[in-house]
Amino acid sequence: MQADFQRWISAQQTVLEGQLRGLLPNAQAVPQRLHDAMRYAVLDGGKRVRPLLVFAAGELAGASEDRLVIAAAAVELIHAYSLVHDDMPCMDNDVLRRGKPTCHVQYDEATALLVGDSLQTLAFQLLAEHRLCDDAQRQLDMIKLLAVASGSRGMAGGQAIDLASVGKSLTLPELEFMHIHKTGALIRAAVLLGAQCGSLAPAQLDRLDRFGKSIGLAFQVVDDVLDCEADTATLGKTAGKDADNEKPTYVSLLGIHEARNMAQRLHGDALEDLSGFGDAAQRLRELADFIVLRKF
Ligand code: GRG
Repeated sequence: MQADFQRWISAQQTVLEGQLRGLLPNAQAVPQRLHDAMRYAVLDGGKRVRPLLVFAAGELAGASEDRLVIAAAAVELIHAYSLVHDDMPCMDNDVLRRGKPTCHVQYDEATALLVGDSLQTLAFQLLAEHRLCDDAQRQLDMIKLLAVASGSRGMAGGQAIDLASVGKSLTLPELEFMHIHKTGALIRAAVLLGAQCGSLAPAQLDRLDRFGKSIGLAFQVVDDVLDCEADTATLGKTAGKDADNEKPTYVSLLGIHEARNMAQRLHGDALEDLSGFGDAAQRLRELADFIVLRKF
C-alpha cells in the first residue's frame, strides 16, 4: 500500500473515531449498560471501509469534511448494528468480532438486541439533525437512500435470504442477488451518500453508483475467499464459518480460483467506472485496490 494512501486512511479513521466518540451517548448516562455496550460495539475496531468510501466519494464531489464525517458515522453505525445482530445466537451465533468477544457475549442477548436497535436509530437521528447538503429535498433523499439500503429491500433483506439459504445450494444469480443486498447495498449507499454531500452531475452519480455496485460485490467475493483462506487471528472473527454453517458462497459455488478471478473482474469493472474522473477519483481507486487485495 502506498505510504500516502496509508496516511490518508489513518487520518480519516482518526477523524471518524473522534466524531463517533462524541456522537455516541456517554457511557455514564442512564441506561449505562446499554450506552456502554453501544460504545463497545462501535469504537476502536474494524477497517472502517464504508466510512472511507464516504470520505473518498465526498472528496471527489468537493464535499466539506464536517458534512462527510456525519454521513460516514451514520453508515458505520448501521454497519456496526448489523454486525451485533448478525453475531447473535438467533443468526450467526458467533463469539468473536473485531478481535474481541461479540456484544451478546460481553454483555447479554437482550442488551445486544437493544444495542443494534439504538445504533440504527442513532444513524438516522444524525442524518436528520445535521446539515449534509444545501438542498433540503436532497437531504431527505439521502436519508431515504440509507433507509432503503439498510431495510428489507437492502441489507436486512439480504440477511433474510442468507439465513434461509443455509444448507441449500443457490445458483450464481441467486447468490449474487443475496450479496448485492446483504453486503453490497450499504457499500453502494456509502459511495452515494459521500457523493451527495458534494455536487456532481447526474451522469457522474450514475457512474459512481455503478462503481459502488461492483466494489460492493467484490467486497463480498473477497470476504468469501478470506473466510476460507485466512485465520481467525488475522480476521478478528471466526474463520471457516461459512463452510461450518453450510452457507453457499462464491468459493463453494465457483471454487477458490474462479472466485478470485471474479473479484478481479469486478475490480476491473469498478476501475472502469471511475475512468472519466481523472485524479479526483484517486482515493476511490486506492480503496478499490484495498478492498480486493486486503488480507483481513
Ligand atoms: C443483521 C440486518 C442484519 C444484517 C447483517 C452485514 C451482515 C448483514 C452480516 C455480517 C456477516 C458477514 C460476515 C457479512 C459479510 C461481509 C461483511 C459485512 C463483513 C464484515 O464487514 P467488514 O469486513 O468488517 O467491513 P469490519 O469489522 O472491518 O468493519
